[in-house]
Amino acid sequence: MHCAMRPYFTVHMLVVNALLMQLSHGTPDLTTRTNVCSTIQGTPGVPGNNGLHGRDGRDGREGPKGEKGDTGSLGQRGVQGPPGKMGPEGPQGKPGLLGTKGQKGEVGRAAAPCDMSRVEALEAGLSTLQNNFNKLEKVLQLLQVKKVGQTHYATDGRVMNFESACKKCQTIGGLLAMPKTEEENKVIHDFVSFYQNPAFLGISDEKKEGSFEYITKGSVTYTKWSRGEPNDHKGKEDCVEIVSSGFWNDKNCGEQRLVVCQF
Ligand code: MMA
Ligand code: CA
Ligand code: CA
Repeated sequence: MHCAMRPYFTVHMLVVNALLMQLSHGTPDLTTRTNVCSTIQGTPGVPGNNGLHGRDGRDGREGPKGEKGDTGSLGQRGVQGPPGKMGPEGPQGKPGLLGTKGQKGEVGRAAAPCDMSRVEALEAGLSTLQNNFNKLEKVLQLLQVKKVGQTHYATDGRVMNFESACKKCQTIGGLLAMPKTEEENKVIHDFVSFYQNPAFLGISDEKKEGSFEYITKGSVTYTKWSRGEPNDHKGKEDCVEIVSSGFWNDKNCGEQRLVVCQF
């Protein structure tokens, strides 16, 4: 504790008072002292009172450095850092969806003159072919070939059993005649009349008795049965013939009948 704040004059006055008190208790003055050299010695004076308490000492020197303190508490979270560097390129993606249809293109240029000559030549060839075909169809009429719609019916007047007649027509690229309209039935009837022989049709119930189907599969859609037919006479009639009346009768498949094919 420093004492510099204590007023200095107060200490000074205390010293002066102490000196004055010594004087009042019989201390020899200057006049008396000059008489020391005299041979007569006086008696010793009474001891003085103790002095006042001394002034406070000076402040001590700075002490040694203290021990290291404890670790402080965790600080507040810092602000977000800047974005990182761009990563490496990823793998190729899947193909995109089909785009919308584009606009119609411009009209193309006209074909070169040489191309036109080729087309004209082809057209001329086609015209000649058509004329020859028309003539042939007329000749075929004389050879017992008749046409109904887009179907041609033909016969050479020969007769065969059902299986042979069926194979014969297939071999030449056709089928045993299967009339499905009155008109078609009539042209076959005409052949029957001309050759005076009934003809086999491409129809039978061999697969299931009583159920007549085309040789090309499927139940018949048109029929022209004679009265009382089909009767499966003696249980041995699974094929169909067209007779002189133009009507149909179920007949034994082993019989010999006119072969009429359709193309
Ligand atoms: C009769 C009749 C037909 C049968 C033939 C067999 C003449 O007609 O019964 O249904 O197919 O005989 O020859
Ligand atoms: Ca039958
Ligand atoms: Ca019959």
